[in-house]
Amino acid sequence: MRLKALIFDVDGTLAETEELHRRAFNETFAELELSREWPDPCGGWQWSVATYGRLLKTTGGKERIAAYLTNDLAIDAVAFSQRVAEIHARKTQRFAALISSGGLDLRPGIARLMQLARQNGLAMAVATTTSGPNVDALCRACFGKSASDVFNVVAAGDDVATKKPAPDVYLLALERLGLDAGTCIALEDSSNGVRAAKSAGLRCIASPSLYSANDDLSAADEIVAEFYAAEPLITRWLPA
Ligand code: XBP
Ligand code: MG
Repeated sequence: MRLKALIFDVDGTLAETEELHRRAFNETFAELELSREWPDPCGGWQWSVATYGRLLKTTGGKERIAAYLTNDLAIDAVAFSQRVAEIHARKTQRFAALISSGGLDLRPGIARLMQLARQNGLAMAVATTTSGPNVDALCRACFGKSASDVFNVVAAGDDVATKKPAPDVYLLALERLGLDAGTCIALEDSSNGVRAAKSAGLRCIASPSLYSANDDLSAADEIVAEFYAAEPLITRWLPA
């Protein structure tokens, strides 16, 4: 293998963002008084850690909100998806505000892997389910730069028809990099992410995050407790 690029997932891989996402969802639900609009039989519009852990099986914030609602709503499908998109847009604004208020660190080992990539002329890409503005907010918070100044390529959830575990976002990242899957390594934290990377034909190194601690990551080529341990694995595949 002649390694040319590292492709990073964002949520749970670059940083432990899911608690900020959960908070942004909950603050948005409260602000918009969704419990009046859609009285919810499943436990209300405040997602607990346990509820959110279950809902994370549905990738994508809009899809997650829609999955939480029952199908028998007295609202037509177009109006429903428009309303979900409005709610999610507000959540995205809140997430950006929360992330910019500070306190979010990269996961251990991520900065080192990025340095390794730069030192060895590897391209760096993002392949994520989250939306482009969230990648930018994270990059400004963690690197003080825009996403396009940190990564050669960003492929985000709304750029593709089908989110992870479908391979689409990884295939888009490869297309934008102009590289074959055989020359890249994906870094992931979740079962859905590993399935997406492997379906795209990529090698994948996985490290469980707070919310994916019980995920089955066995489809990954390597599983590491933290991304520090990925450095010697990646070094093996560096061009001579
Ligand atoms: C992460 C996600 C995202 C975030 C929320 O999955 O599923 O939906 O939880 O972001 P992965 P949005 O790390 O596998 O890409 O609300 O912007 O969708
Ligand atoms: Mg992830």
